[in-house]
Amino acid sequence: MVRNSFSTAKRVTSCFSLALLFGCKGGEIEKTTEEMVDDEPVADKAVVVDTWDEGRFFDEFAASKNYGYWDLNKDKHLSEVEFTSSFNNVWDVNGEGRVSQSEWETAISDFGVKAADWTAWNTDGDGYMETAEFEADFAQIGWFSTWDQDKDNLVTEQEYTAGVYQLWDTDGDNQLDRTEYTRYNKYYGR
Ligand SMILES: [Ca+2]
Ligand SMILES: [Ca+2]
Ligand SMILES: [Ca+2]
Ligand SMILES: [Ca+2]
Repeated sequence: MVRNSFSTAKRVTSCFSLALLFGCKGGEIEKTTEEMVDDEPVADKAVVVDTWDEGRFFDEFAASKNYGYWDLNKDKHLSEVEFTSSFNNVWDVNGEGRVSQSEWETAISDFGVKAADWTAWNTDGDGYMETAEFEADFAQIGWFSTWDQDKDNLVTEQEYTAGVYQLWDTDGDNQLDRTEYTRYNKYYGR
């Protein structure tokens, strides 16, 4: 698979960039004793280290080259088919070429999808979401139309990252804290 050929390089890139700030183990930060006992509102340095703004999220995402991989016709835009395929790809966390029930349920939760029903999507009743099943139901979520900010029926990389960012900024403060952005590594840092 093409993705597999990129995976090592992508992981190295991701780990390298993240390691500069967090190390490469789920964004954990080892606090110094001084930081742990300091109850005062923490200085700007901690804010910078602990959060991702939308610009930083875009930079990390762009460095992953995921978007270029999904953009099959290389026009630097995702059509709805390419967009849907990207989620089919991303939610297949173990890269086996299909989304298992476990992967699907976790992704639905991680991306905050409301009222999605495995039984309704998985029409053949097996333990996997095949591509045809995914394509038949994914549009119901409505992300393609809402993320397409300029309504040209295409989703740019900027529109894509803004869409994910809005989903994950669950407290709406325009910053992703560690809890919110650790999902990034799982889905886009591969
Ligand atoms: Ca395209
Ligand atoms: Ca899988
Ligand atoms: Ca199925
Ligand atoms: Ca657009």
